[in-house]
Amino acid sequence: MSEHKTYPPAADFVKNAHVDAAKYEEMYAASINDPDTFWKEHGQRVDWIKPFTKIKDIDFTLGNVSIKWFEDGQLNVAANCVDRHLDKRGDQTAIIWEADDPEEPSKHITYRELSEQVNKLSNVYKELGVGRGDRVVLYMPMIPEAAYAMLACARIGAIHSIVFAGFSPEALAARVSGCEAKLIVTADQAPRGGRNTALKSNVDKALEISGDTKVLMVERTGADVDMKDGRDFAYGPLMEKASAECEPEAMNAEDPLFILYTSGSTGAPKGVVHTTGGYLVWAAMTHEITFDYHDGDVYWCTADVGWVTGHSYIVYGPLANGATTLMFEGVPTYPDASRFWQVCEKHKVAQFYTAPTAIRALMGQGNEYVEKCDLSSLKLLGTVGEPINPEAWEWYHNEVGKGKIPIVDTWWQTETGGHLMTPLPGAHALKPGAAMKPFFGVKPAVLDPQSGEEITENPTEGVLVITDSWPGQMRTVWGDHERFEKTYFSDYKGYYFSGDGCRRDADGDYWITGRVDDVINVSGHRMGTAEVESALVAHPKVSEAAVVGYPHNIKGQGIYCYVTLMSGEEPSEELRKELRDWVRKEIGPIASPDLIQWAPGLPKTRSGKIMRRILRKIAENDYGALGDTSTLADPGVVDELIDNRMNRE
Ligand code: 6R9
Repeated sequence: MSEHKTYPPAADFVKNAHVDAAKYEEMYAASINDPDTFWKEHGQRVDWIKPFTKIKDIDFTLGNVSIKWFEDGQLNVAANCVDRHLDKRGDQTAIIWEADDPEEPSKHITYRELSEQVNKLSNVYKELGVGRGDRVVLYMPMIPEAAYAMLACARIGAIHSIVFAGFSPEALAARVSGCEAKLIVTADQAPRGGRNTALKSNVDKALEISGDTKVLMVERTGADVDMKDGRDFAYGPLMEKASAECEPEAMNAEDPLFILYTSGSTGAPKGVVHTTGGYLVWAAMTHEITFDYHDGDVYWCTADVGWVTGHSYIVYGPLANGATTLMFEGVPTYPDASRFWQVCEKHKVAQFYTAPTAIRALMGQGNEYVEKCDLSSLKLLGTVGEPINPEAWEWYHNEVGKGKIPIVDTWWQTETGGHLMTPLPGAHALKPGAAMKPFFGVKPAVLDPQSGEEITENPTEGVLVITDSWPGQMRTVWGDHERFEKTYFSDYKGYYFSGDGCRRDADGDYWITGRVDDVINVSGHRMGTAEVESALVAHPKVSEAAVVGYPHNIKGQGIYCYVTLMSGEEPSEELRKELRDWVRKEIGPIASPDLIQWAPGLPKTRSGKIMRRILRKIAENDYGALGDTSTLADPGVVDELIDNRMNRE
């Protein structure tokens, strides 16, 4: 099909690529036709303390969901990401760190130095009473210590749960108590975009809510902070006297490696659980093949370690592969809109991986910021987090990539551990905006949302499900396996339901169209509308709230709130601001409402269910498509909402 312009891979790229078109076909077929043989081989990408003999044991049946990979093998993730590289690349840089302030010197941490730090920190953890199976919450700036903190957990078999440093004390408290953490690792402050966030004092506030967990604090800025005797410990002094030798624990393949909370369509965020063996195989393999990583390349993923992208593609995947991974503390627009490109030039970045929202924001600043930098080291670009619009894709391709290098548009989720669909840069002709092809071992299917029947012909459109497991799949929701089954395996029986809609074009290539549930995607950050709603109704002046997404030029989606006030309360601009601040305080700045519309009534069915479909259409200014409103208890509220809708940007 040539409804879209396509971009075939350049011949010189194909020549050196790990996977070309023929190899993709051959490997994909092998991965689907004989998964046991395929994964027996690729399971060897990591080193095992005790080799596995079992490959996969999967049940997607509701009530019985169970996912196991390499089940009888034992390994240690930190040994795989650090120790095994020491012989060959002890003096190679593992992590390049670039500070928020461009004047602050960058750091180059070799694998040997990484090993020393991780071993020491493992011993510090032990001294603080943390052991195998215990949970450790990390609430960290983007500093090398964040990677040490993750790897030290993995080394001693503790389970980390990273909370994005932009989350509020309230959100942090919920996650600390949700996993009954034994320790919180944080920093005094997190510099970002020239401003310092007071992480330690946020931790103090969180602990007022949720108890007396021990705190280990990295001295990032040296700011004055309160330290509570017996509870709070400074990182520097403990590291100084810690031994640099700590044997890695032999972990079972299915022991949890980390928990990461993510938003769903209902209720509080879920603790997504990833385990040790399958996750690491998946992160390592996708990192090498999707980004066509070769020895000596400097690779940069701009995500934060607070999100899954930072877990798999700043830390675990690259380090398992012995790569040089760049970690950036700052933001794309500080001190100005050329920062990303200056960092690429300064460190000779080969692979650059970012989010569409950043691309759109930088595109809006003008081309001069890109053009003044030497980007000749770049070999590949990547995107993740949300659908990329063709205009932003073209700009990224032409301005940043000078029209010469591939873009991998990687579709995946916190739940999937790593890439599930993406073009492979040496194999596929790119289509701007398409996630293209399944990665090895991934069997996607498109279902009719109503009947749940699988649609096999092309072109088609429907909901995206996966029909069999892959090694990086999440295993459960922390403490709530029933919620895991209900969320992912109950709507469409026998499949993993992604929550996304997609198109498959006449060539059989996939295009992700976005969430089909009540999850919105704001600047590539996932948010459950239910979370914002419950924050709003917790305000004493709010009686009811409904939250939907609407198209936003930079953020992809903005947060549109319909708010019904308690009787006697008067709408005002001050109250709008108060509610906005309230939500920021309850969840964090990323959940800040963009538009708040006062709604004397919300459209409801006779059984009292809010008709979000209608609210979504009003927020999108798409009144022609309101659909059937006859089942509403009071159809009049719709006209009133349309008349008073907020102007979108
Ligand atoms: C890795 C990550 C997952 C949701 C996912 C989808 C959206 C991610 C995408 C994409 C279109 C892409 N998404 N990558 N949509 N094209 N290349 O982002 O995980 O934060 O859990 O979000 O993001 O809607 O369901 P997570």
